[in-house]
Amino acid sequence: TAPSIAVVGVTGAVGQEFLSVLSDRDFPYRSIKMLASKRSSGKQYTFQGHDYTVEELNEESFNGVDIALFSAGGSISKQFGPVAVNKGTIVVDNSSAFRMDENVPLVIPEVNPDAMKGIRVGTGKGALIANPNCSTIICLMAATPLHRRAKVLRMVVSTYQAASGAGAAAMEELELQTREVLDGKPPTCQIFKQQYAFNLFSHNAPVLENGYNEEEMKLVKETRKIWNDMNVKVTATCIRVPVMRAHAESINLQFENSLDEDTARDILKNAPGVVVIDDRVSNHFPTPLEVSNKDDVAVGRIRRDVSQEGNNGLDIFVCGDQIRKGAALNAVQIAEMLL
Ligand code: 11C
Repeated sequence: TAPSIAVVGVTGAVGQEFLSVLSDRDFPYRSIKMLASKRSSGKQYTFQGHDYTVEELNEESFNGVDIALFSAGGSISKQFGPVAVNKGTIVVDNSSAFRMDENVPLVIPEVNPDAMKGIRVGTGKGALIANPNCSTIICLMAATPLHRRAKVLRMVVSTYQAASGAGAAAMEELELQTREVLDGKPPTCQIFKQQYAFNLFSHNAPVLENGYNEEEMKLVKETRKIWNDMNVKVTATCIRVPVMRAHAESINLQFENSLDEDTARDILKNAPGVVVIDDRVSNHFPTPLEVSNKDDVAVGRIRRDVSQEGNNGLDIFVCGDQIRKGAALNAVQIAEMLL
């Protein structure tokens, strides 16, 4: 029989996208529970022709639930993830709470499906599976097919990250600020401390002692775990740009083996979940708008890195919908593998 599922944090940007993706992909379920904080409980949603009332998340929420999709922030995941697992629920968690736990698989289905081998609905055993950070997912969707061919030794990532990464309220703030600035009014700065519209700034994640912010270090650590390669060198600079829902990333790769740009383009054209937009003649390359609401990650600007010897370096530019492949779609793909 089809599983019973729960969506935790259903009122958020990712929570709402979980519902769209479940529906788009015809995910089979026998029941679905919509869970959120007390503040949002009582809210009504119609989903696939049925009316649902959002229930307040509590210790009893997971009784009889096979799969729970969590996107309600790290502290909720830390508090309720283990509760759900103890009830026999398989939790797919979109927060950073468990990503680096040794016993928790960190999975991009196109990249490392084997990491969650043996975890299945119907065994009666609960488990935690972590969804990587959106910047990591979007980066590795493009870099992994090339890594498999030529082995990446070092990767330099610069991100241009959308408002959606900071949640629905940040998206609203960007829209509001844009209107305010155009009307000559002072911009409302509630989510971010500085003006966002017509501006860009270093990612809002806390800055660590080594000078990197947490978002940048996620790219470093999560890549190593997902590729199961503790030696791969990764450095990143993460920037928030006034774009609604898709991240862009410039990625410089240094390979152990030679990989010319034409071969790389062919590899990417055949990679699942990747589309190549690389039209030099028309200067048409991936943009956040073109990938918004799309499942595939777009790659372009595929070119030999002239600063490196021979064909051992490439530059690429990648865009991916942060709420979809960067979060909800990846989690639902993981859930599909549990069936
Ligand atoms: C962003 N990736 O775009 C972040 C937000 O570890 O899940 C999500 C942080 C995380 O701002």
